[in-house]
Amino acid sequence: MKNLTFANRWNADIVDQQYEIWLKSPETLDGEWRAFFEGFELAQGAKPSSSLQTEKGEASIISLINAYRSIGHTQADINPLDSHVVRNPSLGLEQFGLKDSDLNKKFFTDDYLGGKMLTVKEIVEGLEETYCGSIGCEYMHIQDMTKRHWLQSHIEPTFNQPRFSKEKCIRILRKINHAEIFERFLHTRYVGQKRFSLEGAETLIAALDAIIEKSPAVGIKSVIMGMAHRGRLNVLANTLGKSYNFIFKEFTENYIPESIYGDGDVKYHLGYENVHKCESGESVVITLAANPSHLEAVDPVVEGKARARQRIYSQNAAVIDRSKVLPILIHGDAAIIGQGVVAETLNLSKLEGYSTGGTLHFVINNQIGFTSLPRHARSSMYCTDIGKMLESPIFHVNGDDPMAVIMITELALKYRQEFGEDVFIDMYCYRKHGHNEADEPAYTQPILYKTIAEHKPISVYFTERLIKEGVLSSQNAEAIKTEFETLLDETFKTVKKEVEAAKEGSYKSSRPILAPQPSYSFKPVKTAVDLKALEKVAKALTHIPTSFNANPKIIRQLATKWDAFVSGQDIDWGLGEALAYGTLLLEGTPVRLSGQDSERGTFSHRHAVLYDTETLERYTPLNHISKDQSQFCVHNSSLSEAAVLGFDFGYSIDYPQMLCLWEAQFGDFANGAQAIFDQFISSSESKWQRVSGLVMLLPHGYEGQGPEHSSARLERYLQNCAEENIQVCNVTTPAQFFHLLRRQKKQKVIKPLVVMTPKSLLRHKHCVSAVKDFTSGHFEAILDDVNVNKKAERIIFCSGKVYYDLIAYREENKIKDTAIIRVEQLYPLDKETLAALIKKYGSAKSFVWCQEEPKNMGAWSYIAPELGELLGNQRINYVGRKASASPATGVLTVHKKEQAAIVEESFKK
Ligand SMILES: Cc1ncc(C[n+]2csc(CCOP(=O)(O)OP(=O)(O)O)c2C)c(N)n1
Repeated sequence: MKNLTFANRWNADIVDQQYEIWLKSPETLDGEWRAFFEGFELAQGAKPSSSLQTEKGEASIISLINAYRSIGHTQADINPLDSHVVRNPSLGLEQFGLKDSDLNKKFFTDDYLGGKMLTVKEIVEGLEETYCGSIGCEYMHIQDMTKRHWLQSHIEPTFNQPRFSKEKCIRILRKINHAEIFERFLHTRYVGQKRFSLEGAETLIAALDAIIEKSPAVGIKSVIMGMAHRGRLNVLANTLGKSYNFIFKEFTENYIPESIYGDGDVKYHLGYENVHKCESGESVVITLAANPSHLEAVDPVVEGKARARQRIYSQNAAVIDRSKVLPILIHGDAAIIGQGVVAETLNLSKLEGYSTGGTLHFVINNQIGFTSLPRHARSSMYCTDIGKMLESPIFHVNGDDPMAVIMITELALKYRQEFGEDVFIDMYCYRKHGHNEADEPAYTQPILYKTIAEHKPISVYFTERLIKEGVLSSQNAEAIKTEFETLLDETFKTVKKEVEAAKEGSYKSSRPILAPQPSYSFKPVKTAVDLKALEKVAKALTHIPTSFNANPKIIRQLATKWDAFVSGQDIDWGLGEALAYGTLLLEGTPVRLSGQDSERGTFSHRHAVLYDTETLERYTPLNHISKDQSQFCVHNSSLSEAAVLGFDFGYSIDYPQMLCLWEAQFGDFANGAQAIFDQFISSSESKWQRVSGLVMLLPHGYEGQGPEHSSARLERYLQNCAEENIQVCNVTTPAQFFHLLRRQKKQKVIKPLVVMTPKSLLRHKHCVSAVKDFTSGHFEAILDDVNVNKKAERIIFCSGKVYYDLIAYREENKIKDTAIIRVEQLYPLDKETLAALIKKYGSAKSFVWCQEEPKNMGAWSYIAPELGELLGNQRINYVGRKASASPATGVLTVHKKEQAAIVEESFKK
């Protein structure tokens, strides 16, 4: 084996070891290894050993079996629109040194079917049935042999063929009928209305039913789903149990929801939750997350929600049982392979802070995306090839064969529960209508749509099959349909009556109106803590067990922090932040902080997790404050913005008791997650009445680090502000940050909080607070100037770090007539306090807004009209960088000059 010629020799040692064993006792090795060495010896022209001679035929058989396992799917009958399967020449007998004349020869099958003596014909027929029927299996890319063998042991002995009871077959038929009749009903009663019909993929409803019905038996208590537009109404009605009455009403002209506040959303974006009573009598909570149009953006949100629920179901146990909550993501074939957030989300699946114990992915592969065919939508063979990055099993299945779909879906569920990993079902189907019902598909796919028009509905094929197999009579089949049609008809009539009555004002909904949140209030929230509690936290943060070998530099830093605490002065940003988390933990509020390098902190200011220099053991001081404290969960995230922010948003929605924070490495990078902010964080309350208290920490500040490390694009967040949807802050002291973070859990309203966080201020000698600032006071939305009397001639309004440059200049130049007012919370804006301050400095004649950002960025566009209104006929002057295409200069000298000019000019306008 020394002349091994593999280009990649990483496994040479293992191969050598196995080879030695093979030479001595080949029967102890499994079939794949044996086949490999036999093939190798043959290729090397080595004289076959005697055992090899007798096993040469067997080696061919093993290669043949493995070929079917690997590429059998390429000739599986998975496309309902094209049953003509092209034979894959790589599966021809001759490829394995076999001939037709060998068909009746018997061989040992090794690990196939538990090792039997079968003829070549029997083997090939069995393999064809198993790997080339309605289900194409891909699992040979899985490196872990336990998983491969597990899959083989489930797929091969059953020949991948379902065997269901009569009752189960009828239940499947019923579900398919419901799906189909529901769509047809809407099609004829609400002509031309968009609904993104499921027709062509109705088997989805039967598959979801099978998962939910099986859930209690495999320990699942809650199923949380995410899906796009396609078939969503059908899933809402026939899976979630949203009433047909309500859905029909949503279709009626002049429909105005009675039960929501905010702007609402189109019906095929709405979420729903219900308790499903299974035939077994057990219950499962099923949830469909609300989602925006942005395809796949909901994926990480669903994962975050699932993880939050897993924590709840495990009642905060140290080890969380993820098997109890199952995330299901339903994808379109164009979207799953096209949208980058899918890869980002998959990449979270095995990470400590983000895993949900496996997701069941179900692709409605209708072989088209709007007007685009697969060849325009992907470079990969299958749309599910992305799943191979996780070594997930992938099952391609013919949607016209509901029994196959249900069987493989149930196997997928079993796999998820067994291994806690993702699994993919790629259901090949078709789209009966255009992209939506008003869309003409024949413009671009005339031939395809002719084929589809001639194709019989799934229910017809399936009914025919069940009748043929004697499962039911045609009368039974008809009765199943009629019973559902009657139900829909009657519901439709009731809805009509109710809508008429509503028009005349005589109908009153019996459903309660959801209470909106209380109005936003600037009333101080009690966030100060008593000294004892503060000291307890400070001590835990700065006193590491002597047995732990912390980095010497960190030990020195901790000592300095403790000294500062004892002196009552100079609490820096990092300590202020940790004190906020620590005191919340002591009070019973768990904290989750997630982001790139958040454990240490991008700027080395946090050190939330310490590493033993000898053992690499981890130590998280915030989890060592008290025995009965809540848990601090800090996680370094993958290098993703969209998926991680989406995940943490989802988490925050489903676990509101926790303080959830997401941190960007630099604020700029959050724009990679723009859709998550726009479509979820800033608008979910208005669209879907889903509230989140997520905190976004965005490092921001002009310090000469160039266009991408200066601005967190404050303007973007401010532009999204309306109707008290979010809070945007740019605070200047550690104590203010402390009170702000604590306020997030103490105030009555639940609103996302966007904070511009500092970089250089982390180590600025004036950016410190006294201990008394933590034990008294509260968060101040506006900070007045305590160093200037009310006779000031000029007021400079500013927000954030520039304040420190302004006070330094004022001191250096001994300026006495200028007050500097800090707007610590930009939105909602505390206009009352601002008005009071403007009144206080009644003699001021000049008013300046000073910002570091260019004029077209930062807070200027947002704040100018607000200040203008408060100042009445007095003018607010802008001082800051000129409007620019790029957020910041890349040249340090230019930055310094600009910064100095801004500060100087602020005192001159
Ligand atoms: C991020 C994003 N880009 C574009 C669109 C517009 N769009 C809506 S549906 C669709 C096609 C989706 O195709 P596929 O994923 O195959 O699902 P199907 O509609 O066929 O079920 C497109 C491009 C969108 N909604 N979201």
